[in-house]
Amino acid sequence: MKKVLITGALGQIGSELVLEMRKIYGDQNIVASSRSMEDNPKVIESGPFELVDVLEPKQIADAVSKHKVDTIIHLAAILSAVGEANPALAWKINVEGLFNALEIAREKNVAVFTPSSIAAFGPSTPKDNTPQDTLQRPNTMYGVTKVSGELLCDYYYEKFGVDTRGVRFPGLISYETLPGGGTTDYAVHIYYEALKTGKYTCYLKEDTYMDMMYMPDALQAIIQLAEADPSKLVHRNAFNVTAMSFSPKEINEEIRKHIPQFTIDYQVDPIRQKIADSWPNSLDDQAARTEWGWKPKYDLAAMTQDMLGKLRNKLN
Ligand code: AKB
Repeated sequence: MKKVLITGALGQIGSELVLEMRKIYGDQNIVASSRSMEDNPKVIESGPFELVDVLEPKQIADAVSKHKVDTIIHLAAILSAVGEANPALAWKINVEGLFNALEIAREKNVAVFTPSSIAAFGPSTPKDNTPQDTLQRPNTMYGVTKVSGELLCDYYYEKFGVDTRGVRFPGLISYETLPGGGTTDYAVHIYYEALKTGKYTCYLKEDTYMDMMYMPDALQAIIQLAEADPSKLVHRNAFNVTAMSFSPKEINEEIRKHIPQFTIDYQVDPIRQKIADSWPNSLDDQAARTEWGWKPKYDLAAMTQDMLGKLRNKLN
């Protein structure tokens, strides 16, 4: 990767990935882009920034040509809970947006990295230690778009030789930018509320297990896979990756080790509970470990310690 265009660069992943990649590859080599200009001077002012709506292929093409981009990291997407509330929008942004990025990549001979999700699995998928290659019949629109995206990326690689790569991310936990309407968001909000109010009302049942990952590991996964030796990649577009699996009860217990007076109660949202129940409890990410050396650094204890420290500084 020499010149990279990142779509959705002001979102939860993008706002941190841009800064991390600018440190590694140089400020001028990482072009951040977003549909609208939001208040994020760290990203907008530290290197090139373009207004790119992924539903407008010409805007993607112009940014790629102008900056002589060789890799698109396509992050612009709608998350699961928003996708269930507005399925048509989720299909448009997640599938048409990716299709546009792939078409430009084909025409201009650039590589594409895009994340899939644990949402690409469904109720009939084996729940524990979910294999890399298994049944994928998701029953959410977000999941449908993620399976479609995995297949589209495979197709562009096999049919046109576009260098497509991707991972299935679990819930991502970070302190810079809030996630925008997913089912795993509770695991971010709980840290904010623990510090701000000392209590949190969780929208999932206390024993709901899902895979999760701290943002530094997620950034590492993207960069490591994008740089991996292509001759070693068998799966390319949809590597299971995980760092931990926990329930609301367990994250609560971990936070209480640092903030003993913290309390949690539960007010279950049936829509998000149904989504969470349709996803795996824990993934098998052996293929990523073997094919490109995936190895996360943070478990629940290490993440909680770091997250509370960083958030404390941010909120003060
Ligand atoms: C969501 O909850 O929608 C996302 C995801 C797991 O893809 N965080």
